[in-house]
Amino acid sequence: MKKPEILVVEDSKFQSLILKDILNKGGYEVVCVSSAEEAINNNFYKKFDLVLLNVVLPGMNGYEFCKVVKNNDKFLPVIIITSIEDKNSLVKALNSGADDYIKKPYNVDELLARIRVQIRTRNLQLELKEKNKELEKAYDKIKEMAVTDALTGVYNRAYIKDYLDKIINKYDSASYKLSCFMIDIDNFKKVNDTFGHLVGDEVLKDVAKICKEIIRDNGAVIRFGGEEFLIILNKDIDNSKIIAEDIRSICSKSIVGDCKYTISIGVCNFNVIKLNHLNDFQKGLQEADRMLYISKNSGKNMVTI
Ligand code: GH3
Ligand code: MG
Ligand code: MG
Ligand code: MG
Repeated sequence: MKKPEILVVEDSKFQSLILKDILNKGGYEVVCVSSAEEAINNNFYKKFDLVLLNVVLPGMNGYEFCKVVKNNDKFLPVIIITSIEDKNSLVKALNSGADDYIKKPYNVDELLARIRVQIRTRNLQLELKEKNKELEKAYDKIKEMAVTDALTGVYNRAYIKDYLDKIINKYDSASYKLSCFMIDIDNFKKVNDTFGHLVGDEVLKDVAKICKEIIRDNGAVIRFGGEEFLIILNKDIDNSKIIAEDIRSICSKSIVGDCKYTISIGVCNFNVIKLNHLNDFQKGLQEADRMLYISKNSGKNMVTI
């Protein structure tokens, strides 16, 4: 295992050499600098596992430097080591964020024992930090899974509210134009019956893929139900009919295995008002559903707006 590295900030060359020798023998790598400024330069101190710090230094003193360290890396342990007799020195050191305080002349075994405690704590903190990162990643993954349809990879219904809140909060205006498409695969039962469920699943994926390719970041593609998809468009509302027509046309030309299929679409363009946007959206959705019903009853494979 890599030896822990200690930065000694001490202006006396003689004291530095003694400390370096003790710490090397204690199993640590050591670098000595003679001022706080030198330690701060290029964030040099950040490379270390512990800072051993004298109070009286040329330029910035030990308390001030300690504050700088703790403001930038609260997990980096700082031990102040000093011969100052001032009774307040310990309090000042701890108030500056120091993790420990050692008075000179120090006992070598005690110095090493105190350093070991700090390194131990630091390693624990770093371990926890790492675990926390893993947890955050897992949390993000779970959050994503909760709004994703496992088969097609597009969003599921749970995402609708998130998405509407997101787009409505993105802009300052009190109302916003939206467009939604209700898409239903035509005669999908027959697709399953003729080609089998696995091909049926591939058709669902195909529709999802085509929708996503056409929509990109202009809206959200949602698997609304078994073989129904919902698209919420957040811009180019004037083009909504053309976009829906594109999707319908591409699907009608697509072949999955030996299976050709078609889709019907109902489109609704509508206005949502901030804070009432969920209600407004429900109405838009109902209207799109009504348009889909008309497409279905007018021979399928068509867009109604
Ligand atoms: P219409 O043109 O009127 O929409 O007729 P349809 O046959 O598409 O509609 P219907 O509602 O009668 O059938 C939908 C079918 O979708 C029934 C169901 O088995 C199938 N389905 C739903 N979810 C899935 C799925 O995840 N995979 C597969 N393969 N089929 C599914
Ligand atoms: Mg259906
Ligand atoms: Mg149906
Ligand atoms: Mg159908």
